[in-house]
Amino acid sequence: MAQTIYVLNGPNLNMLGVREPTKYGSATLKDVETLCADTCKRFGLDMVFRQSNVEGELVTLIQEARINKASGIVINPAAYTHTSVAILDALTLTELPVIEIHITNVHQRESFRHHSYVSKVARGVLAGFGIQGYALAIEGLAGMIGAKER
Ligand code: CA2
Repeated sequence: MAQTIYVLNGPNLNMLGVREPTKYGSATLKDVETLCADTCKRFGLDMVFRQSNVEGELVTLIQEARINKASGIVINPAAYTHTSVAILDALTLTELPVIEIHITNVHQRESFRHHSYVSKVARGVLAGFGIQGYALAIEGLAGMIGAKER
């Protein structure tokens, strides 16, 4: 049976391609989903792709990943990266491999974006590769869970 990974997106990422294209690029979240689906297919992985603007909904999705026996999580927690102990706790409780991804290089931005709660639990962190970072994150996770490229 194919392994499943969750790709989770935090607040405002539904605005990708709609606002601030100079910072976040012109691709939409739908384009990101297609990129992730194509990358998962290369590794024979099934994917659940979700976005929420609500912290508690993200916590529930993280718990769902564990309940549904997912093999790992790729997450762009967006602004909750820098604020959410609840998301850190939920990710820790899953005991699943987690890859944190940011479209922009958060370390070149305001100092409040330099700290990440999620990095405390993430096995890998990607920042500044644009939306291509999602594909790189899935490739990295695939390696960690033993999924081979077809
Ligand atoms: O670089 C990233 O991927 C971020 O996670 C994006 C978050 C930001 O709070 C993090 O510090 C870094 C913001 C997501 C908002 O996305 C937008 C997309 C298009 C237009 C406006 C916002």
